[in-house]
Amino acid sequence: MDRPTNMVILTGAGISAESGLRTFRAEDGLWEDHRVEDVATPQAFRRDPELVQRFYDERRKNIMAAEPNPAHEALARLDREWDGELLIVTQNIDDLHERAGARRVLHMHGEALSVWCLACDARHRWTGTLRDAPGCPACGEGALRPDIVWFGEMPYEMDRIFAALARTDLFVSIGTSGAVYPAAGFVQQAKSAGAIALELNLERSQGSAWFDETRLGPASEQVPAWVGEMLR
Ligand code: BJW
Repeated sequence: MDRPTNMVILTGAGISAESGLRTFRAEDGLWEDHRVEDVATPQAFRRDPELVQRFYDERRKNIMAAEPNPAHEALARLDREWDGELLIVTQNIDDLHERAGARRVLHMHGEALSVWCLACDARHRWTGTLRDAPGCPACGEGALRPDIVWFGEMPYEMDRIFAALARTDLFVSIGTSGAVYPAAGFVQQAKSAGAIALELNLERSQGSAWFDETRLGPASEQVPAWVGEMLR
């Protein structure tokens, strides 16, 4: 292929696995201990807010204790050195891309270290717990929820993502199973706009057939190797 100008990179839980954060659908995955419908839907939050708050309190704590790995660091280097358009769309709620130094990052499924007040609609950075129903720093109401996109809710900044997909020459998917929409459909959107698609994963994803090339192996090896090729 000609050298691409614009890139969209989609990341999933697999890129943070080697930082010690569990993925969702592996045998020892996050939902082994919880049924997804018990924790990752607005209905679950209405039914049992304490269970959901505890689940995300634990996730927030684990994320703060984790460190970026060579895959996050390689994408941060790409972000610094790539002159063309680049957008890292992450499904992850951790902040490891940012802590590695990446700036062009969009969190389509929200962020663990952000809370959203259902009473006044404000969002705040949050590193503590929510199970004790603390008051909102803006309005004082005890109506804070994790700032996370659950099943049935609209992922963030879809217009910006679709616009980037329509312009991209290269779409790269890293460490995501392709089980959750709309992210699972991005490869088709990028391909129909004329992009080349590359998948980096430990195993083939559900949408693997859509990709022009698949490279299998741990993200900590595959991502730095690919970034090295792009910046050569
Ligand atoms: C490694 C590795 C290593 C491991 N190195 N790799 C029927 C058909 C189609 C769609 C639907 C349907 N019924 C309902 C829907 C819609 C629904 C959906 O997709 N459901 C599916 C179950 C079918 N989607 C929604 O509801 C979304 N909203 C929506 O659609 O709104 C309407 C809309 C319409 C049109 C346009 C736009 C919007 C919202 C989805 C919200 C997802 N939220 C979650 C939880 C919240 C965040 C959190 O708690 O963290 O987000 S679900 C969960 O899955 C989480 C993840 O971001 C997401 C994706 O998971 P991911 O990252 O792929 O992880 P895994 O575990 O699945 O895979 C890990 C991968 O890593 C594997 O491939 C491994 O091989 C690999 N790996 N170690 C490299 N070392």
